[in-house]
Amino acid sequence: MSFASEDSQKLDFAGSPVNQSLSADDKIELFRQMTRIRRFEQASLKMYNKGVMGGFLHLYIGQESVAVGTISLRGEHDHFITAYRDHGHALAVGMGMNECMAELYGKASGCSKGKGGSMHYFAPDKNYWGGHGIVGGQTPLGLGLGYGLKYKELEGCALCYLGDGAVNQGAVHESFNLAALFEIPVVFVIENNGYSMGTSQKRSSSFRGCLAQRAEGYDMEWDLIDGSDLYQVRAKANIAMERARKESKPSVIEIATYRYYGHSVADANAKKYRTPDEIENYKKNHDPIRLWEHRLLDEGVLTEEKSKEIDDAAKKEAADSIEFAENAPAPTVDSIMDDVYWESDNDTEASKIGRHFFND
Ligand SMILES: Cc1ncc(C[n+]2csc(CCOP(=O)(O)OP(=O)(O)O)c2C)c(N)n1
Ligand SMILES: [Mg+2]
Repeated sequence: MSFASEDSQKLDFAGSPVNQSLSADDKIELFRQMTRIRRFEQASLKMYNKGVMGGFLHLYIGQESVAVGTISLRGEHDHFITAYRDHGHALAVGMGMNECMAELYGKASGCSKGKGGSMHYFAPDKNYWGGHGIVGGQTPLGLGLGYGLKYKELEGCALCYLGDGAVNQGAVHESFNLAALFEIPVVFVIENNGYSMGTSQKRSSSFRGCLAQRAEGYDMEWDLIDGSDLYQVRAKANIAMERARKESKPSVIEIATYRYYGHSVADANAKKYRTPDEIENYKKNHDPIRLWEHRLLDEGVLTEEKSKEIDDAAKKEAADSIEFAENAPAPTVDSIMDDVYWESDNDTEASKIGRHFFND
């Protein structure tokens, strides 16, 4: 796995228009968001290890710049959908730590009423469509979000995130094909953290230059981005998002990133398929939060004091969310059949006849 093309590494993307328009406060806000995601997940890891949560916990730690950088570019009609590693995107779209932590605890105050858990955070009011456990399963849905925009003639784009392990799924290729064929305003964001579970990219995918280059076969634009550089993420993602909004053309962007922890917290082989040196190298030389912090310190936008203040506030917010989740009510047994089908909850004609689709 490479963190960027040689050319990209030499370029400074701070000067791109979308970055020049950032105020000092905007830049600090990006730092705050990444810090909040990390502190939230560290707190959730601590509690998971105490055995208070069920299900899986896939941590996004190390990848924060991808969600924060891309979502910071959002417009009114943009939509977001991802796989099961979904906490970072959730906080970046504006979901609260309380509803997210309560969901991990399986509590009724959770964002999915405690029935989804870590892999199924949703916030339709924030155009955030989850949280999906089937690898690549979100890609046809992301395509559909883009199709909806085009159908309704809204100027927006659908950001559909997927892992490097998802790119070999048939549904992904069907989605790529239709996106290009129908000119759908969707951006497929491959979050390439180098591994699918314990399998490295080299052992799972055949490709020439990079995974995103496969877009060429579908006559789609593509780009490769260094995920440790927030300016670069924003500058390059913005081009793809504008292409979707203004020209109704899809793109595939691949963002090189890394996850510090195992595939999930329950990954028994977490320490077997990567060397400690590899992980240390990422933490030391590519950590997106530390690099952004140093950049802002160099620019004179941030001070050490302010940085600590933001970090302390994020830690407190995460600790408070644990307290909230512990005191939140559990779902009631009689709510078990709710939220399965919208039609049933709303007692529609379709639910009475038991046929939810294809009624004509
Ligand atoms: C269709 C399908 N096959 C297999 C799995 C089991 N599985 C869960 S995550 C995963 C690895 C996916 O890796 P990647 O797409 O790179 O995402 P990452 O975990 O790195 O974010 C696999 C094989 C699944 N959930 N769905
Ligand atoms: Mg991966």
